[in-house]
Amino acid sequence: MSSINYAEKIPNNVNLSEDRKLQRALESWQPHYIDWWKEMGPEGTSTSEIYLRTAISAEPDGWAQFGHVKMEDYRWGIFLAPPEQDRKVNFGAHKGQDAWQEVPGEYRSMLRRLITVQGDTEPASVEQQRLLGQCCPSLYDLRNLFQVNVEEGRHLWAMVYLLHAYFGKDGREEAEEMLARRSGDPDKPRILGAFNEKTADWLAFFMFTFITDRDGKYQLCALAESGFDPLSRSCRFMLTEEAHHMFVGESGVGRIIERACQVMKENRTDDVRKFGVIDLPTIQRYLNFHYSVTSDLYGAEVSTNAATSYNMGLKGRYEETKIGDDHQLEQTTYSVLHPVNGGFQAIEVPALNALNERLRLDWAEDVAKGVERWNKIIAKHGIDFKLTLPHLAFNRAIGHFSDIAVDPQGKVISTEEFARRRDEWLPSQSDLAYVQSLMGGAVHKPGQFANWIAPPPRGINNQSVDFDYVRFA
Ligand code: BYC
Repeated sequence: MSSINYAEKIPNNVNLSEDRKLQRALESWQPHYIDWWKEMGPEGTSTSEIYLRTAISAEPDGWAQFGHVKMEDYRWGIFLAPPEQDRKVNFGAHKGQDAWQEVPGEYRSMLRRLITVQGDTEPASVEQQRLLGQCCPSLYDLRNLFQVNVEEGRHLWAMVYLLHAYFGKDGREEAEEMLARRSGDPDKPRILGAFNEKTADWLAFFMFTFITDRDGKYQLCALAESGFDPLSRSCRFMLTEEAHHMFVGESGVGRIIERACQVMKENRTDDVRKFGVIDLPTIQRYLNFHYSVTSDLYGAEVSTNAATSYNMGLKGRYEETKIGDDHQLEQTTYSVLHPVNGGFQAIEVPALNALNERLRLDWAEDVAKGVERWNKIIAKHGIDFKLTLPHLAFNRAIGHFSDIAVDPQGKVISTEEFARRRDEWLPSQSDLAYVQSLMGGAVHKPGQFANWIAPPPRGINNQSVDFDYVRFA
């Protein structure tokens, strides 16, 4: 069944009403979620009506409906992609067996951990972005921010459903913890590093949705391969929502670049800050920051955790079933870059242990394509500047590069030199203060845009750019 039942308190396509115990448990979590949303969700939105899309079916085509909705009336629910007939475990030690509809007992704690880590990122990103509405560059952008936020909220629902439905008391406790941790809180931080960083301005938001949501895409793709079928189906539906988030990020940064280039050309100068737009070197430093911090989200380059979850059939590779190998990897090696004697050396390691690195490289290749599309915008203006991705070892806090200092080109340097030159490569206090200074009042007039960002070429869902995407009470 893939049509979604909106008549119930919790919209769902999992026949929730047939499992009264689970329904009651989730209905008692629901008010806690709403309290969390009111406290930590987007600031000042309770009375506005926002042009949001809502899922009406979990079928791949035509699942969404658009309309103005009050944020608190948004119907978060539980939506799984339709089941695949005769689905098998497609990799690892259980390859070829029927996919699991229940949690295999011995894999319970590993699976719970993967679901908890994934789930924790979702409310974290909403918390990170909660104040951005106060300085939105347009109604179009405000609407996109809120769309991203409600969908991250729904992704939390997706993981909480799995915890409640399949992990008993432990799962219910994990679900409560999801609402108790807070991004950036020193006492109860979110689990992964990047989700405790601030998203203080819109350039950071767009970089985050372009780069970090793309980690979301790759991690969800790996979990969508899972032999635990409910996880696979949850992630497959989440992925249909994720694409819009990355569009928001890529086009957002692209429009900031476009505006910078226009001002550079009009005024024949690189020094565009005096015209109130964001200069390309600052954009490069933001890119370096978000890329390196997000690289950390893949974990250690050589990881037995990753090998174990693959062997167990719980987390696969990106597009696992399209890869032409034995899907067990017992005899295979993979080349992983290591820091060796002040430089780098590619060393063959068992492929099973290199799965984090492999996924990171899949993601990195995808990020690089987006950066090339940004460079085309710059080139179109005839400006001699290229954005580049830093070396993978640059500014790392997790994995085997975390002990060395490396410049963006990949030269190993002393920690003193890194500290001295840090502000050439990463956003400095003055960069952050400058970008913050542009985030003045919110732009609320339909069709108007802040000076530092170009309008988009078209609106959302065939609406015009000057459509009233958000209506204030
Ligand atoms: N920060 O063996 P390792 C998204 C820990 S984004 C802090 O390498 P493993 C989204 C690690 O937990 C996608 N700690 O670990 C985007 C381990 O701890 P224990 C989120 C870290 O398991 C935008 C230890 O270090 N989903 O959806 O191979 C908006 C050893 O590490 C970090 C997932 O990540 C870190 N960065 O890999 C909204 C998928 N990295 O066990 C949403 C689920 C590692 O020794 N998670 N550690 O105490 C996983 O697959 C894995 O847990 C990880 C880590 C890839 C994260």
